[in-house]
Parts: sequence; C-alpha cells; structure tokens
Amino acid sequence: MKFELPQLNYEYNALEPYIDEMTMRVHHSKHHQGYMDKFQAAVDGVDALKGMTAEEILTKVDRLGVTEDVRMALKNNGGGYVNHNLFFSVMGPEKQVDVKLKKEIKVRWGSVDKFKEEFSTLAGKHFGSGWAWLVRDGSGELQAYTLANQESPLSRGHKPIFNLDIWEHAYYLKYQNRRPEYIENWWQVLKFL
Ligand code: MN3
Repeated sequence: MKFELPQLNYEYNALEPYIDEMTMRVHHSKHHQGYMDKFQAAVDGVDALKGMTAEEILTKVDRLGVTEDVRMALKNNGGGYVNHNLFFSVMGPEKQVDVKLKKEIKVRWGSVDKFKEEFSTLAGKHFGSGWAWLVRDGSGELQAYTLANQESPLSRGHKPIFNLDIWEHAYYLKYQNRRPEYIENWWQVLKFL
C-alpha cells in the first residue's frame, strides 16, 4: 500500500497561541512525514504486508511472523504514522463538540472536568516519550491511559478516540520543560470536548 500524509484542514498557525506555528510545521512536515517514510520503507520490504492498511498492520503487529527488526520498525514508524494522523485530526481552531462522547465521559468519570483532570495527570506523569489516550476497549468501555513511545492501542485490540502527543517534540519549542502547561492549553484545541 502507498501511504499518504494527510494534509491538515487548518493552517499551521491556526492553533496559536496554544500550539505555535513552528511546532506545528516541524511536527507535521518533518516528524510525521519521517515516520511515514520509514514505515513505507519497512512495509515495502515485506511482500506479505503489501495489501494491508496501516491500521491492520498495527493491530496484528505482534503476530505477523516478521523478524524482530522489522516488527520494531513497523511498531515504531507505523505507530508514529497512525498516531499522528489521529492527533492532527482531533485538533482544530474551532470546537466540534461531541455531545454523545461527553455524555459517556460524564457517566464513566462523573464529570468532564474530572476526566480532564485524570487525563492531564496521566499525561503529566508519563515518564519519557509517549502518548496519552482515550480509547474504547474490547468490551466497548472508555479507558484513559498512556503508552510509551509510538505504541498503538490498536495492538491491544482497543479503538482510539483521541490522543495527546507527549513527546518533547510536540511542545518543547514553546513550552520547554513545562509539559503541564502544554497539556492544560491543549484542551483548548481538542475539538470534541
Ligand atoms: Mn509527535
């Protein structure tokens, strides 16, 4: 399969002042592109993967019967590609509130504010590079957790709803070591809540 880099449906400066233009530009055109190119190269090297979507590959990444080097290349770069596709699509300059999701969050966490607090704490405490996730697990329940590096919830049978990038490249130019401030501001550009 020939993978494509989804274009943003907003400008690089559209998330200012919460996420700055330079961060968005480098993140999308360099980091995201880089993951995609390396993923493409790994997939092109294995005939059996050629008909599969990126999501299928990540879902089955531990059962593909490929060498450990290839498995890690698929996991890291395929995860990087798919995780960023979601991340850039769930943000925007205008809210598109998901009323049904909000209702479900209220049932599960008591209130949207309580959910945000828990999610922010998880994201703030995560050690090293990774992502914070809201997912639907195998039985359809909402779950919030963090995963290291570019690991995808798809590989554990969970369906991602939205994600927050907590790699330093996502915030360092503007926020340096102030990850909690980045997280707090990110809620402003998450479309759904
Ligand atoms: Mn990133």
